[in-house]
Amino acid sequence: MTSIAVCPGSFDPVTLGHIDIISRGAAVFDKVIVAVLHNRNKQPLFSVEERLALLREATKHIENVEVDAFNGLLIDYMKTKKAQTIIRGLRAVSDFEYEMQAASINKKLGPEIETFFMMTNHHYSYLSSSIVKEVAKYDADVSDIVPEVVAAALKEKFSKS
Ligand code: COD
Repeated sequence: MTSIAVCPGSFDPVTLGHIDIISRGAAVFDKVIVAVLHNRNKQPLFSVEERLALLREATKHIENVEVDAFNGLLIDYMKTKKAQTIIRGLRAVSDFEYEMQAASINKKLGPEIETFFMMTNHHYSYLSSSIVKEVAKYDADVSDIVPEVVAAALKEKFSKS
């Protein structure tokens, strides 16, 4: 059986913390689908199309990674993709409570689907998309915490605002 995992998230924008989780996941599963939530309630910095393009560029070196967008419940999306595992990254204790709730509701909605947690690489334990946006807004150098293509996109986005 082909093992298919989904790494879901907002990825607004993708950081090197995400890339680390995606590439380590790709070494464990036959295929990893990076799935961007199309969340109409949130006001993202990058549109879904922009986030998909940045993720595709930043993961093009990983052969068994696909990038896609989804709407609605993650478990329903998992079923349409015939995926068995959700990949999530854990940074700090503060992530744990939300992740435990999410894993529990996902287990209730799709008992056959497992959540697979990976500890952050200690280089990126402080890193989140929000922190990246906060510092990039003030023109700080983010080239060692996001993929090159994202650093350029952030520069362009904030130079217009
Ligand atoms: N190191 C390691 N992992 C990291 C790092 C880092 N520095 N930064 C982020 N990550 C991990 C996160 O822990 C997460 O696992 C993943 O990367 C994506 O992160 P984000 O922040 O882009 O994504 P989230 O947490 O906003 O994604 C939330 C979902 C979209 C997965 C969730 O809201 C969802 O499934 N929504 C669909 C509706 C649904 O089914 N709800 C029920 C379940 S909650």
